[in-house]
Amino acid sequence: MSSRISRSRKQAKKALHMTIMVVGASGTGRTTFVNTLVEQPILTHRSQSLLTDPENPHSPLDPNLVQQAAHRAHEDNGIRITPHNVELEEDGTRIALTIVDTPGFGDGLDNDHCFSEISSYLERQYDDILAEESRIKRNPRFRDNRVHALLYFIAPTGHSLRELDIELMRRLSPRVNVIPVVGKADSLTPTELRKFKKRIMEDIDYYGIPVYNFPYDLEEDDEDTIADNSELRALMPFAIVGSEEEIIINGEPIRGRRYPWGVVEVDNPQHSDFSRLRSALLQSHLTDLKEITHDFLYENYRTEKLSRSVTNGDPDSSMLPEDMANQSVRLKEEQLRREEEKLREIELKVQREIQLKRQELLAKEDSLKVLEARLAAQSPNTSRDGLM
Ligand SMILES: Nc1nc2c(ncn2[C@@H]2O[C@H](COP(=O)(O)OP(=O)(O)O)[C@@H](O)[C@H]2O)c(=O)[nH]1
Ligand SMILES: [Mg+2]
Repeated sequence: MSSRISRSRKQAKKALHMTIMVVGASGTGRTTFVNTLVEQPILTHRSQSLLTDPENPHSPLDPNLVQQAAHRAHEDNGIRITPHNVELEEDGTRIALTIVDTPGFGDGLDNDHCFSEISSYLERQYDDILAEESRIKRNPRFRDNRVHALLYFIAPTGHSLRELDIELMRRLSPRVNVIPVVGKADSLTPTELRKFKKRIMEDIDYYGIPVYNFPYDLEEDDEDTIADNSELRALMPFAIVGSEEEIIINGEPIRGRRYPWGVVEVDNPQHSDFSRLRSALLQSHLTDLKEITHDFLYENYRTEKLSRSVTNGDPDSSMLPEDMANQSVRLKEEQLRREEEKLREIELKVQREIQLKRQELLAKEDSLKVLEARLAAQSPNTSRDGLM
């Protein structure tokens, strides 16, 4: 399985850079997906920090650490944005991949804060380029850290999008190529999954959220491109099944998840969209994602930012009569906005209460893991599935 991973740096050809951010509430399968994507454990699981030996995923959980984590669970509402670098080889091409993980998103009480943190992170990378472009002498060591795709993990609820999902995608899609995915898609039956996917795309359409939809031009693009892109578009949101475990089937190692009724195979397109998404991200659509980031998303940001600084810098801003009229309209709008905000606060309060309940559930889940690990530790013959 390590054939794609390049360990030698002998090749003189320059690597292609690509940056992918993963966002989604805890437990939607982000860490597992990333480790499945790059075929090595570059991200650690939340519960791994609770092990007696964090380096050894098979060591038992430390009951004291688990108890402390359970107590802290509802206080911890910050988001931590952390890039991880890894080098891959795809069809002979070296790819220097950066994965930006965002643990803590949607766990806490204040999601607005999370949106702004992510959006500032994205904009900071644009600001760095903007500054670099306007330097007289270029910095040869400058690194372009712009995010080319944001995979947004939707929880496999089978209902429809939550307000949190809609808000996040709506607010971030002007800054980054948002690709919606359903995490842990094997939690739903194929029929439930099909309906869920359909409802999600209807919501995205309804709210006019400009997610990355594998764009094509019927007049400009060739037949193959049109066919490939419309096929990928029809799969959206991609159904993800991730697994860091290999299962031997007929003597062949297969990445999959084992169930009493059979095995869900990660790389089987009949079972999940994982391999289609992987090849789109790292092969067929890598260049398109980068071009849209540069030519469209960054360009828009640049124009907005530069025109903002021109307007703000204008010292002569005497008011014309039309502007006075406009101002009174604006004041009314402002008042309306404040009323809307009050309503939103009430809504947020309700959401907070729901989040608290969720945190309690997560804490209970952690305690269950302790029990599971203890049981596993007591019986040396059991499989390792229980502890990820
Ligand atoms: N059924 C199922 N479970 C998964 C899948 N991916 C991860 N999990 C499990 O879900 C839990 C949370 O996964 P993790 O990757 O840590 O999620 P994160 O909190 O979003 O990083 C773990 O117990 C994983 O084993 C999947 O594709 N299907
Ligand atoms: Mg994680």
